[in-house]
Amino acid sequence: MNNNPDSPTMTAPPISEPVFIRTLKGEAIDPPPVWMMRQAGRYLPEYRKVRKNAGSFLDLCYDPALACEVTLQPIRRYGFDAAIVFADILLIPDGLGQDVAFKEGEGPVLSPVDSAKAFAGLSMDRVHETVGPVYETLRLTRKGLPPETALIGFCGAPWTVATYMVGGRGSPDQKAARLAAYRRETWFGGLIDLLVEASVEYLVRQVEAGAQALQIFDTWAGNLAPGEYQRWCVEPVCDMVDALKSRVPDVPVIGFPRGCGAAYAEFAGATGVDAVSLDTSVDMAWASSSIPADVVLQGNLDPLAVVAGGRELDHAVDCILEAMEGRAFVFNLGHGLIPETPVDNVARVIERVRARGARHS
Ligand code: 1CP
Repeated sequence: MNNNPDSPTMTAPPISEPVFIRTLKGEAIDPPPVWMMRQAGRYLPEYRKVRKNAGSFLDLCYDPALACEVTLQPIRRYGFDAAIVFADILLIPDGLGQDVAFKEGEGPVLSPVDSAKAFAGLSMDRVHETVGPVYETLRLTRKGLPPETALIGFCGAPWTVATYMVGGRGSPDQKAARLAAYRRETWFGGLIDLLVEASVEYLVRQVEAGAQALQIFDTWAGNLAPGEYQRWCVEPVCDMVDALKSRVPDVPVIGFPRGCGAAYAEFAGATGVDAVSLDTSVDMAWASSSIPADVVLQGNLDPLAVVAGGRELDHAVDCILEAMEGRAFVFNLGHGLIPETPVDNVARVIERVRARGARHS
């Protein structure tokens, strides 16, 4: 045995962090790390195979072995720099005791929480028991991932989750939740507070189970008037980030206030997130000059460009890379991959991102 403290055998080997995590901590790396929202899903034949035999969508989310398998599928096929745990933003409403079902061809259907009485029926008592399989999925997935591939945990932002809880389903205008919000219904404020509390605990437990970065999806941030956006998107996410930074300070947090336009410039400063994920409508040259340089950016290829493929796809990838040169940046989409995406086009994007970076190094 070698007892000399100066000898190399006693020195811990340098633990190299995944490029995705280094980027989220502010390093500009060329080529940038790449992953894609909804990278596990129906466009993959191997996903469709698992999905067919899994029962309901919730059954799949709550089966750690199967959820781990579908989380790993896009990593095996493409070698993305990060995996995102296979789950859904509507598991928290399920955990709070709301009836949640995913109907084939219809999307999520929930028993609406649209009154003080319905709100009183929700309870924090069983949330973590119900969503417990997600923590197990994270543990299994971390074991199955190569060390250079980061593992992302996530949840929906309180506003976006509330739009489904109040409306009972997805909608283009989130009318039911927006009205309850404008009317300053006491139960609506209570619902947002409850979601902040449940989501923070959910994310902390995801970190304890192996998540190395967290993303908060605020898919419906863009339909709110400025004052409402401030009250129902910025404030709750700020409360969540405050709590996360005190409980899991080393874990980077990505915010995705989809569709918030010019408000992207202030979002990180206002909420404390480390990175912002930009939707497809954002001009990355604008983002580069308008969002402070210490904010890490992620985005924002149009998922439909990936469906179309060809030269226009290459061009769209190049424009984003050019605008992001010199910045800490994660290559991603502006929203999730859609089921009709050709699998080869996803590979083409990754190759182009990596080839271009290599030319620059
Ligand atoms: O049977 C199926 O395959 C159902 C399709 C599906 C999938 C693959 C749903 C139903 N959810 C998911 C997984 C999912 N959902 C992930 C997995 C990880 C990955 O990205 O690979 C994530 C991150 C989500 C998050 C999610 N769910 C969001 C936020 C991001 C976004 O896409 O805007 C939202 C809004 C949902 C709700 C939801 N779940 C499923 C559907 C069809 C919807 C949208 C309903 C609507 O249109 O309003």
